[in-house]
Amino acid sequence: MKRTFTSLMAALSLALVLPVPAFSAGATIELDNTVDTGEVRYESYFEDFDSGVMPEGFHEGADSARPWKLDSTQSKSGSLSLRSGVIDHNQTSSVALDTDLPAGTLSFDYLELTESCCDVMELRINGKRYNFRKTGVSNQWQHIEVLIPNPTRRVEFTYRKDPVTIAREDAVWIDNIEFTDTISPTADANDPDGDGIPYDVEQQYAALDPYDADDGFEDYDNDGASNLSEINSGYSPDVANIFVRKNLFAFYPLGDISWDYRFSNGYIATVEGQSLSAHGRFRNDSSGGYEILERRGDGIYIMERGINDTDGSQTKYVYHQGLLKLPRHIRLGEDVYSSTDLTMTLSGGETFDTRVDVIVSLLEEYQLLSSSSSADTLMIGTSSRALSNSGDYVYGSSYQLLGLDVGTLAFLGDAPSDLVDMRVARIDNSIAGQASTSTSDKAVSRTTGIQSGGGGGGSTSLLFTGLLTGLLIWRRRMSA
Ligand SMILES: [Ca+2]
Ligand SMILES: [Ca+2]
Ligand SMILES: [Ca+2]
Ligand SMILES: [Ca+2]
Repeated sequence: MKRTFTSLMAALSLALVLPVPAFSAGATIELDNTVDTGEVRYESYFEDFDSGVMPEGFHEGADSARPWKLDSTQSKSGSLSLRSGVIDHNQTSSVALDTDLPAGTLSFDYLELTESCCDVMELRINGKRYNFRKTGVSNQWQHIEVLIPNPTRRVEFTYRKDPVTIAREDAVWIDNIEFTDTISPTADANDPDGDGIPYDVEQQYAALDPYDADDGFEDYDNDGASNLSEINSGYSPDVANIFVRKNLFAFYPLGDISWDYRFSNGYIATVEGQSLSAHGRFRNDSSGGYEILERRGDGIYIMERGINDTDGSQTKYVYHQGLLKLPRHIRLGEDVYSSTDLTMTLSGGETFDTRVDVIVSLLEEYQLLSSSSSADTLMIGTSSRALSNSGDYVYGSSYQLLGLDVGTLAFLGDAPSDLVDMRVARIDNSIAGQASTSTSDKAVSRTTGIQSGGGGGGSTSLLFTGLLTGLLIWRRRMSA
């Protein structure tokens, strides 16, 4: 059963890192310590929970299934700390501190003994969520600092469990909560809410709040694209736009093509593509396995996939109605839904049937620029879920950057990789179930400049080189 579960995760190509915006900026923050009513009682605040009783101001938060409690099994200093309650899947345990403190810096020590992903601690200050930056590995105490712009009334810590997996102690601890009324030099003033959008960019738009990490997901101007998608794609999140539908067939050429991808450790993986004899059918092979694709009138679907396991065996996935890989048309902010039955065959011959739901979204549009050229690229997000044999959903998500006429330029997530070379022998535009108009000559002319005549290596064109240079610049800005 464990094996089935892990294999399902692989089928959903789990990748967890979200794209961050291509901005870098400096910022100056001013604290607002003015108070409209009453007086602010400022005394330096420090709580280490070592008194043995729940300190004044702490109470159980809303929607909490079990309260946080003083705990002696873990502490950063002294003998006690505050531990989240014992909760089940899909439950939360939260504790709120009602207080009356000026703007400044909140710091605390934090320990998580949980599964490596997906079960999270949320921090809300005056009701708004902050992404706090983790400073170390998850099984050690970490020191967290966040900037608070306005007088603080309420700080809430919430531990939230996702639908699956029990791991380690399934709990989080906090200790040494401290407020100061100054800006800590080590806190992140460029992005106090940790949402990836710099402070001075957030200040420019009514749609954004530099002290709310959830605002990127909202659609302030109701034009169908989230605030974050718009910022990253160069649109205003304050003003409704009309977005052009993109033809993804032009961003995902298929046929006798090979692509080389380089991982961060320098390893290069080659994907070898070929047209199959059936119209609109394609096969891509790599050291990790293979996939069989079908291009239909409305999109490109995965029909079958084999994923090599580390022990040399292979798990086979057959998607009966086809798993949507890319819809033919999509515009910024649009989500395209699809689902299929899946039969999974483990290397031992054991089979498992389930259903997979998938949502493909166009998250961002970029023009990659280099000194010699520019190229259209699209950030595509895929979220999927499948029912495991224990009746729980397994979720997966992945992100890829597509380049016009090229295909996947970069995979993001757990094992990011970038395209470093591409060889085109023959492009095949055939569509399953449609009359043969496989005009490969015409197709090749569409990519003039990229093809290098098959065989090993070969000369990549100036246009293609420019695109890869643009990719490098984009990567650098992403990590800035
Ligand atoms: Ca921000
Ligand atoms: Ca924000
Ligand atoms: Ca919008
Ligand atoms: Ca807009």
